[in-house]
Amino acid sequence: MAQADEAAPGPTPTPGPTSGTAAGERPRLGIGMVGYAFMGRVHSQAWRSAPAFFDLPARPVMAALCGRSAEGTARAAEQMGWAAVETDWRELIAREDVDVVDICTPGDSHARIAIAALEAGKHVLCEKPLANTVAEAEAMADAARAAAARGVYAMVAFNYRRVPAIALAARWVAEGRLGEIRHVRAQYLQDWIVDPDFPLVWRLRKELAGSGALGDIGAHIIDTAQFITGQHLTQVSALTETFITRRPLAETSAGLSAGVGGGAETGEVDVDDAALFIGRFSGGALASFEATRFATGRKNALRIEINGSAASVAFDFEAMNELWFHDHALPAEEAGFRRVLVTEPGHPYAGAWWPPGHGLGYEHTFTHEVKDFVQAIASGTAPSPSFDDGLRVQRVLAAVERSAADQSRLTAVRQT
Ligand code: SOE
Repeated sequence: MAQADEAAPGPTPTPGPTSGTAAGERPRLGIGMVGYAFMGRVHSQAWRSAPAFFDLPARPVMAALCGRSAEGTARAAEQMGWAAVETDWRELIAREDVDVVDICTPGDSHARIAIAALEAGKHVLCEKPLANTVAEAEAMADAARAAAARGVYAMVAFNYRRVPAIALAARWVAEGRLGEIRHVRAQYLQDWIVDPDFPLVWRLRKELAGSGALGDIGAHIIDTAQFITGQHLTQVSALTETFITRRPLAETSAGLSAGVGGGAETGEVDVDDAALFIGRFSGGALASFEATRFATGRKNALRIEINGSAASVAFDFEAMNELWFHDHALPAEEAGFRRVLVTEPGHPYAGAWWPPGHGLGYEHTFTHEVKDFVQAIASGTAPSPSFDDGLRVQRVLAAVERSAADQSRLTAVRQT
């Protein structure tokens, strides 16, 4: 970790040669980020806000932003508060003022950037899913384990673990308040591509995204369910579907999507639009999962319900400050799901923000994520979720795809 060498937070001057940390001054932690679309924007918000709301042991400095277009990256850096610009991620990794590489690019580049950064001694925060294939995820996890032995750490950005209500549910399960876990019922419902004229963006192309709804939002509910229950999936059986198989080519900075469709005006959608699967957890619980981008009317509805022998919890991200709790020990006449408003100082993360009842949003989960990452780096402890956690999710994704590809298991309904 580079030593403190700049003035207090604000427009960060171009870092000079590092100097020793004055007594009591927090050491500097130079951040370099690759990618500046949706995830880059919300990660930038997290790096800006974390030091303002949490007493961090190191001071994140937004040193450089990397993107393919020099003009677009410079504009984004100016708007988001990054001090410098790179157009080659290798140059970003090589910068002396960068201690952490934050990867906010499509999944096809995660492995090469993360492994190079870790081997260069840079800590890595990588967006989910960890990779586009199990082989890539295994190589990343291997590199992370080797780097950890050198005090260089990696985290995968499953941000929903940092929703206060989800962290509270995990706390209650760990305390035994739900008893034996019998059911996990998880959905992630969106509807942003229901319109057949929505273009063939990178998330709809296997070569860039690895899979469709399954890897993009299915990965979240798999990780969230494994996080809350403390168990992992051991068996799955799946269906996937692509409802719209061709879409207009997407405009890109270099004109229509390069290399897609061979000059035609439409391109093939070669990923799933929806994935449904059932599964069994290592502790015996039965589970159902649904990840779809065609749940017309649902915008970002990550929902999970856990039924235990003693109690249940239920959560919907579209009401993210609420956790519903049913205590089965209560007399039936007064039992039922009651709403817990997860905004009290004693709730995970909530005390750093506003008085009870004022609530948090999507971006706060990323602030919590970078806060935990900075604390892990400063204390020399492995961040969570680790790349091994990301690999575990990747193996579930691959099992779901294998199951969905094997149509022989499906049993036809005989109506005659
Ligand atoms: C999908 O559109 C998406 O942006 C995911 O990629 C994110 O991980 C999720 O948090 C919101 O939806």
